[in-house]
Amino acid sequence: MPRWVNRPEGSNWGDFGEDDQLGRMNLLTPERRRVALAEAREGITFTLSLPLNLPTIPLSPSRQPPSLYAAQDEQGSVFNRVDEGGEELTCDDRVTLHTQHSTQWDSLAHRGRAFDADGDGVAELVYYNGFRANEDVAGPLGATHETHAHALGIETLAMAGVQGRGVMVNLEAAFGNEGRAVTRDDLLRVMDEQGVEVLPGDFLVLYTGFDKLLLEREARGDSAPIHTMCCALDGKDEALHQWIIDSGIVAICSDNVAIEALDLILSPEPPPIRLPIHDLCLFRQGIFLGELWYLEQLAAWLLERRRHVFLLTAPPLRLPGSVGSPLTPIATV
Ligand code: UVW
Repeated sequence: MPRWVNRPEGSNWGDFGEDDQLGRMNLLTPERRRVALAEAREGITFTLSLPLNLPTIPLSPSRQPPSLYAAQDEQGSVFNRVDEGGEELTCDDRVTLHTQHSTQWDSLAHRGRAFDADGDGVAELVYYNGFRANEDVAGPLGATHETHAHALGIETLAMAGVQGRGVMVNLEAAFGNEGRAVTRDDLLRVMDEQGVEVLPGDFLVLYTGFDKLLLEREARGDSAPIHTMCCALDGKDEALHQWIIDSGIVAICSDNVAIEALDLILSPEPPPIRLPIHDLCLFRQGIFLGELWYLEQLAAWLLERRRHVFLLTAPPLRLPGSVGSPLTPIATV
């Protein structure tokens, strides 16, 4: 039995194969990587991750900073442990890590929805390419709430060679910290002004200035809500959806919290699809989303030189079954 006979409107399910789990990342070909390598002209690198314990004041109650503990064995904690000879020291640790707390990739198993994929007139809970909730993406199970994405887990991305052309659009330079929902027309105007060209196989990197606000908030130690500050894509703009589909980009990455504006999810009467860019990218098109990246220094360097393209190397953890992953992306210019 095929997993689906109906595919959602505006989706590319099946275009990369009936069992595909990589979506648009398939457009990141060896040829596109070779073109990207030519952008590493100076050999200067930028680390595009926040410290993973930030934000210390979580942006979402279900996403907490990591906690570190000593690893244990039958003799107790393996931490600052003096070995038998009295000379050697050993530390092993373990970590409780919320994979989507800080700088992260969303896997294609991060957002799905109810859709009648098998054509029986009843909607199933499915993810990209019709993979089923509770079967292909299993859990939570038992008292420990165990989970495992047997399909679409983040390890599929880890094995995809996540290295290509990063293309930055500096929305902060155009709009400042205004909490603006950026339409296709806004985006194309800024790209035109900044001389940005996006090609199939590119990682679209949107700089909004959110990282700076987050770090300032941390320095002040306050819990002021900042979710709706700075630019974010306007999920209500159908023209923007079509541009994303036509562009051939493999991922959208940003320093902001969710790539898209949160007006629908925060509205008193939210519509059924409350995160339309997530729905388009993760569920329908298989476009990966990278959130809460640290882009400030790279953005300033590129802006000063009127450059916008760089070599991006951004593999997630090869953590089988996980639906998201922290990462330490590197830009080389
Ligand atoms: C939001 O927090 C709304 O987005 P994500 O779940 O992708 O982090």
